[in-house]
Amino acid sequence: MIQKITCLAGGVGAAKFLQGLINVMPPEDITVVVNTGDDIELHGLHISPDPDIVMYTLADLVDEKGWGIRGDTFNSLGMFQKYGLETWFKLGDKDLATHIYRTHLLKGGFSLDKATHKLCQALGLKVKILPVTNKRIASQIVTDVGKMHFEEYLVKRGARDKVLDVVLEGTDLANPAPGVIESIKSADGIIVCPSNPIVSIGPIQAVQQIRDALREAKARIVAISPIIGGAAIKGPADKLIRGLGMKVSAYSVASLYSDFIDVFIIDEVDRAEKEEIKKLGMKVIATNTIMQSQYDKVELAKSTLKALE
Ligand code: GDP
Ligand code: FO1
Repeated sequence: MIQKITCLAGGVGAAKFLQGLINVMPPEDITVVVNTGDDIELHGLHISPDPDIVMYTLADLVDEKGWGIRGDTFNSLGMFQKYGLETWFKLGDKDLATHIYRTHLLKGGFSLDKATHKLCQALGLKVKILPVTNKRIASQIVTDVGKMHFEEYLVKRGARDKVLDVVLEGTDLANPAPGVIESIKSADGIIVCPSNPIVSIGPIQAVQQIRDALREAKARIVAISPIIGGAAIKGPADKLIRGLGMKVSAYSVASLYSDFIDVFIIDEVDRAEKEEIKKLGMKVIATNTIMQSQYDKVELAKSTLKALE
């Protein structure tokens, strides 16, 4: 019987999937280990884009663009500009409160997982959100114009530079945040959400203790492909996969996870890849994985839970 689930997550794709999952099982039985490789310090504030996207989505606060707070205003950005500060990362006025509070907690001696817990508690979340690590990690993109932080590559420069390599800074020295390994060991099922395999799931699986725990997990591990029909639905996953010299396909994602997953869920449109992916040593399920409506999200969550049994 599947009771406790641990999910590995990035931002928008994972948050959509989790909206379905909380409708088919008790949210208090779900732990989400979230990527912090996108974390960035701006204006002296610690910003955690992926944990915030998951938190705002599950608290039903997220804006329709998939990040930030619904109905937020951007007045403070104008003031940042007056001071000559950088304004390429659009921090909303309400969103700023999250970053100020998180930074205040961190400066007061709270670890990142404890600070995340405080935020989630205040927003009434029943799902447990754990940052992958309390240590500083940063996804750096090596491009033809130099190495830069992932958010700088994506937001400041609009993902226009040619990707040559990806460096997951700090992941070799990072240890998992408290509760991460325990949640993998004690889970009845583990789900790798549809997230960027390079800069969202990449940093999670790059932490050696997590990778070992995933390989040794007693529970089944199911992953959902974020690549459909040879492209990402949103975000730069395809550009990063290509930049690392791989073909942009569900198969490539499966090969990145092949040492720890048992089942790979691909979209119906990629059914032709099924036999090739099976040869990587995993079961393959083809279904609709495009989450447009709440119905789609719930159906995908149901198929995933079934695959875990
Ligand atoms: P990124 O760093 O901006 O790419 O952020 P995420 O880790 O949130 O990754 C987003 C990934 O989720 C992208 O590769 C998308 O293709 C994928 N994604 C978004 N929406 C969906 C969806 O409805 N279904 C599936 N299967 N994948 C999705
Ligand atoms: N994405 C953008 O494309 N432009 C932005 O200005 C932007 C601001 C932003 C602020 C807070 C936050 O939590 C996320 C924000 N994002 C923004 C989303 C973020 O860049 C990425 O979508 C995630 O890091 C990918 O998982």
